[in-house]
Amino acid sequence: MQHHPLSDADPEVHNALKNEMNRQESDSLEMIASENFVNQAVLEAQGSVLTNKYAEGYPGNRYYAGCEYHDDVENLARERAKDIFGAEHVNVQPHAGSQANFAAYFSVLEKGDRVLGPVLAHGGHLTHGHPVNFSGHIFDFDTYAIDEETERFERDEIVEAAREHDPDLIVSGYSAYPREIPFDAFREAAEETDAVLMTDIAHVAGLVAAGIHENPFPDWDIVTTTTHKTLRGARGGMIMSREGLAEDIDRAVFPFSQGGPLMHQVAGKAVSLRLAQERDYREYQQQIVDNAQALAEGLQENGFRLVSGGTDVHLVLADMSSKDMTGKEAESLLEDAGIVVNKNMIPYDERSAKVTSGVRIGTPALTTRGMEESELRYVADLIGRAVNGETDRVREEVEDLLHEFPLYEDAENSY
Ligand code: DSN
Repeated sequence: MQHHPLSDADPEVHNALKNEMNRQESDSLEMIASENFVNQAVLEAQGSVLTNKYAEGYPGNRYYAGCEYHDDVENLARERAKDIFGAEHVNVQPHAGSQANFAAYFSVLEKGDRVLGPVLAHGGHLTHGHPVNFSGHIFDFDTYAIDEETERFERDEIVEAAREHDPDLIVSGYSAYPREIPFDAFREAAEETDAVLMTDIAHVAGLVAAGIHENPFPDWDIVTTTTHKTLRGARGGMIMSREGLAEDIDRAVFPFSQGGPLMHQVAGKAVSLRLAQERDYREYQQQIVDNAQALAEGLQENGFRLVSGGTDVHLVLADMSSKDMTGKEAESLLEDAGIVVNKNMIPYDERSAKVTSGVRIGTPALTTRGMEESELRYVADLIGRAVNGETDRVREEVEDLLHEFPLYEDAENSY
């Protein structure tokens, strides 16, 4: 087969990829808490010939011939994830976090079953029961809320909500919560109600992998995650469980909700998990948290109010009413100055999800670039100056900072 370099085969896509590489490398500070930068080895695996093949089924039990090497790759990914998280069973095929949660629910629930999940505006995810999502549509969800005073999920609220709603399954795990998931409270709630325990650790998976955030295993029945946030891997989803649920989980992924797995993505996950077994991975994850705490202190010194007063994890949630502006306004001012964050509702927000009172700011991607506490304190000052309207000068300083912390080797000629 004739080889066509992308620049010849499709100059328009090639150009867009070059532009995106340039944006990531040298245009802006990436502070969206759910984003990160993968190693070039992960990019290589994702761009491989595994994209050419169907591999429905699981290692040793496929519906197509010729899957020997796909089996090798999938087994490596599964075994590495088991080793890292202490899980008895792992399914690495979910295409994304939503698909992982879909299959996880259907491995143990039927339509109409009762589930207890967090209020979305209190840091939950659409797949944790929001009415616009399949989860809220198919299952009978009730919610537990953040304590208005402490702005944390507290034991009493969780256990009370479980007693009241008597759920078949309880979901924890959050997209915009700056504190540890209070696993003890969920353990207690599930014991009282005999509910299945599920947690979605997508945001804190890297911290869990490194032993910095409490690990839900061995107590949890089902743990879902994405592989591309703090974990710093190829984009995708993953379900971990105890052995007794292995067949139900696997069946709920294929054939119930997915067809052929994206094996090039599974290869990317395998490589990411291999890198998460390296000795320096724990240091990287600890640096993410140290950086988030330095950012939190710097923002507070700049007059920002932070939800719950700080952070234990990789993100902060800033209440922009402390700066007399909405989350939407702050997101736009920061983007103009080269700082990319997202507007986010804060607990008990009176504004809609399209406007919001908060911004969510994360440190995983800047930590991958090699930044440490002193840079994050400086970034907090830049954020303070940017929301005060000092756009042009801040943008110049952002570009200088990015130049000091290059991302990809030979970024000019790769993407
Ligand atoms: N979109 C992700 C986030 O930003 O947290 C959740 O799926």
